[in-house]
Amino acid sequence: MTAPAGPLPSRDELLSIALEAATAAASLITGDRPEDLGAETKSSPTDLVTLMDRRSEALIAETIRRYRPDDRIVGEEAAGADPVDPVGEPSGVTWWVDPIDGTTNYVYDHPGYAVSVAAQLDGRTVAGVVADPTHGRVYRATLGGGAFCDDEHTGRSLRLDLGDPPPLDRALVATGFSYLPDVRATQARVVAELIARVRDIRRMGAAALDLCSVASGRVDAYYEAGLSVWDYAAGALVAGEAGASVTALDGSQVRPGSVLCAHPRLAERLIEELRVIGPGDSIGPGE
Ligand code: 2AM
Ligand code: CA
Repeated sequence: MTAPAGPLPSRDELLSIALEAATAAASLITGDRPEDLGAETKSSPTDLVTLMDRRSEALIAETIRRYRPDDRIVGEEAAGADPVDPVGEPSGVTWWVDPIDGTTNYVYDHPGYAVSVAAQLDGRTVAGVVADPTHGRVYRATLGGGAFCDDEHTGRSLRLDLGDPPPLDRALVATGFSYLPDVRATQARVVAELIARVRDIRRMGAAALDLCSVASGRVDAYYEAGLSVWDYAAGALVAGEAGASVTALDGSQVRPGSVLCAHPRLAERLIEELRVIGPGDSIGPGE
């Protein structure tokens, strides 16, 4: 890639921008939630976007630009139609923004949506924030600097660290389903097999929070096909810094369309089980 225009920012610097942007957006989507969300559909009749997704994304981009005008910003809502390209010389930093992760929950006013902001340097996520306004929690991590959860109710900040994992048949496993009906049907067949081999299944509806749930021990494992980088970049860093393995469904390097996250020993067992059940990595639309 082209050499960056100036000195690269520190991971803590990027984290502090991500924190400001994500927490401001989380306050906006809860505090300014209008009566009429102006919900429209995207890739399928069940894939929703609201005017608050757009306002949240605009606020995040504005906050990032205030500090880092030359960075590339890729947001879920702008990416479909008009990716925001780097302004001037590439700075070496790319921001991945999910302005509301779990939009369906948000539309139903169902707990379990988040704002996700991640900064990457040369394709590696180095700072990430997932703000969960319903529960008053903010998850944050820097590469090599650990993962933390700030709880606004207790005022405490907890370092996240995975304990020993349960065996697969005692594991609480989260997953999610695509917006595309045919893909969903296949994913449901896989879950129907898996549910008899684990403690139970959870389908909470926001990938970023599912990853942070693994990091916090609220579930033992999570897998999903069909995700984009903005869905998982920040949550994957939080989970990874808490000691989880984050890979594709077949154990190869994590990529858009294929994410599996758990303590490394449990991840190995889950990958094997999904391979046996099949169709394994092909249960999502891919990239
Ligand atoms: P969203 O709420 O931002 O749309 C639900 O299973 C989780 O997966 C949510 O985080 C949802 O993100 C994401 N998701 C589901 N299908 C997706 C798709 N086709 N593209 C991108 N994200 C998807
Ligand atoms: Ca999303």
